[in-house]
Amino acid sequence: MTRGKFITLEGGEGVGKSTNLIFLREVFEQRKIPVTVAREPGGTQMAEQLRHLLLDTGKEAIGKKTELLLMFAARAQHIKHVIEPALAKGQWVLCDRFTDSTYAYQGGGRNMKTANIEWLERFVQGNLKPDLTILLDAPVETGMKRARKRIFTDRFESEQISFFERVREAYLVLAEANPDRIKVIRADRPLSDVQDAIIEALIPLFA
Ligand code: Z5A
Repeated sequence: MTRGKFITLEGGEGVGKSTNLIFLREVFEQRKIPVTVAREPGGTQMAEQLRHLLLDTGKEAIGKKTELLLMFAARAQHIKHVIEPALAKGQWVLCDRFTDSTYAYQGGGRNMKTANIEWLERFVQGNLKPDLTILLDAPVETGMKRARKRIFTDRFESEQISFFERVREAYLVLAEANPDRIKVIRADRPLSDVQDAIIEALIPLFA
């Protein structure tokens, strides 16, 4: 059985990850590629509970270390119960956010040490890395304007604009360091143009 491909969608809030995840699922279904769609944090019953804790604007402030560890705890569950079994069965896995989000938000946004994230990544993931990461990039203000249409605001969305500027910058640094895996696609243009660029980025995987 050929192992499936692991594709992740990354970017700041409102850049269009969820929208393009639905688009990609349709592309794979048309090509008769079996696909599992997932999101982080989340993806299993326990990981979704952790997501709720992480995004909830509850009374008890969540420390940076707690946040980082809960992200990886949710990821460990997700990998064990969903991602690895699907890839082993030959399914392609499409995931809305993965460890690049941790580098961007906890590393860039919260200024946590990269070395600690790298250690946790190795501990939790072993050799597992996405085959392709699509990084949707847009000015922070563009993403925020789009996301503002929503009624609810989660804990991350109540951060200052400077936090999201650091997140964006951290993503771009990651992309520069991993040019073979991470494809940066400008997301501040019409959706059809974004989707054409996504398809182009996928072509090497279809070959
Ligand atoms: N987080 C973390 O800190 N560390 C980690 O390791 C992980 C996550 C894994 C969960 O986010 C939070 O967890 C996240 C980081 C943190 N917090 N933040 N911010 P999430 O993924 O659930 O939430 P999100 O990033 O805020 O998602 P989002 O705001 O829903 O964004 P999106 O999925 O990228 O956008 P969308 O829903 O597809 O599109 C937003 C709107 O724009 C919608 O009305 C679309 O129709 C519209 N749209 C999309 N594309 C276009 C174009 N091209 N033109 C015009 N309009 C468009």
